Amino acid sequence: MVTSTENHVTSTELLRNAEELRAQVQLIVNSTYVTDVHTHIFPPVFKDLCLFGIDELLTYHYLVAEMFRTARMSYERFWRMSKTEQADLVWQTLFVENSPVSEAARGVISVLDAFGLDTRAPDLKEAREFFNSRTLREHIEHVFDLALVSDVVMTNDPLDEAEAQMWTDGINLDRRFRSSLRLDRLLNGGGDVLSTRRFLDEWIQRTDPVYLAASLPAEFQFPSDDTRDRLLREVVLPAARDHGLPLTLMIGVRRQVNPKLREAGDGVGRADVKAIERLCAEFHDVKFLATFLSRENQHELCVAARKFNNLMPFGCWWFLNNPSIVSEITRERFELLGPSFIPQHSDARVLEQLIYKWRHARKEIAGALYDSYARLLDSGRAVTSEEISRDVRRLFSENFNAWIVTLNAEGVG
Ligand code: FIX
Ligand code: ZN
Repeated sequence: MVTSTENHVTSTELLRNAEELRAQVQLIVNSTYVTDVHTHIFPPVFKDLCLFGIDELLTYHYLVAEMFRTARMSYERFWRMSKTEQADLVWQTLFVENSPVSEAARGVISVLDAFGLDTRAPDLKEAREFFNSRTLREHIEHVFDLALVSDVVMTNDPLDEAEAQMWTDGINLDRRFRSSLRLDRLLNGGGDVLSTRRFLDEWIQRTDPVYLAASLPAEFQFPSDDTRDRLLREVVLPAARDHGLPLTLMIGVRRQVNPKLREAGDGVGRADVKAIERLCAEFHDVKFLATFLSRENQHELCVAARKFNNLMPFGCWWFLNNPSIVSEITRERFELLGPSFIPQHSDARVLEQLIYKWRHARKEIAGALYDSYARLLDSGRAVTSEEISRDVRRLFSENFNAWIVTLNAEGVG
């Protein structure tokens, strides 16, 4: 195994040796900071919305759903428990009595390991002492450094009363936490066009978002003759165009398939990618970021992105954020789109999830990128580590940052 220290590779040297190439790809992917384009995490200024620590990690809705598959317990009894009791039960069920091999469970192990904590602990005593022993500010610093995350985009809901009150009271935002405006409730609210547009303009002014966003159900169609279509056409898309903001669409969720699971109760459905094609065609001067929840939609999304250069596929969302599927999706994106996509977002809800979601993602992205370069070498063209760095910077931040700049005169950003 060649390492860059033993056999130092210059940045402009052509990498013709497979092991040298693999080592450079891993070194660069694992040392390039990333902009996390979609998360649910908040800085401490948002008080209770800022989730961190082992009890929040273990009561993540992904793990709650998995716990119910093994622990024989009623939903009602679990929801009556305290968060500490819930976390103890999840730890005992998924980590002590069983091997934590699911992606969400392995994620907690990666986080504990990153902090040098016992990943085979019989209980949560050590972990709780550790997470309670640090100031939140230093902890955030440490987490962002461990995850190599430069900045994250939050999910800000102007119709969430608690969050809205904090914004109207005045927020001094940590520059690493960028805002986005989440419009699910607005689109489903069926308000009238004029007052909804006024509301949206007011919140764009107040929060300075990097994009407008909405999740849409698997059955989403465009065009359609429903209220959501009218609000999209007459409020959201004109506002996106007027403010020069991209519209981020996350399509294919089936909300509350099992309401007894609460936040863990959502499911997946195959959507119609033609809807996003029609949006890109009709609103050619608006930039779209899009991710689909169904694995079956991924290849179609790549083909749609080849047809519309105002469409940026991003991430392996939610039920797709598993190594076997991240690997498949990233490879087909390289084959169809080259480096012109955003490979991942974390969707982190708890601060320390940034560590595992990005460690696990980098491994698959590095593997797919190495295979792409190895295939290129096999076809007769080597790359340099300078070029690998350029490509990884584009994937990890520059594609996004170029996307969110205001459109120029001819409608291209
Ligand atoms: O709509 C979304 O932003 C989804 O990501 C969430 O609703 C979901 O609960 C989640 O966090 C998935 O990772
Ligand atoms: Zn999300």
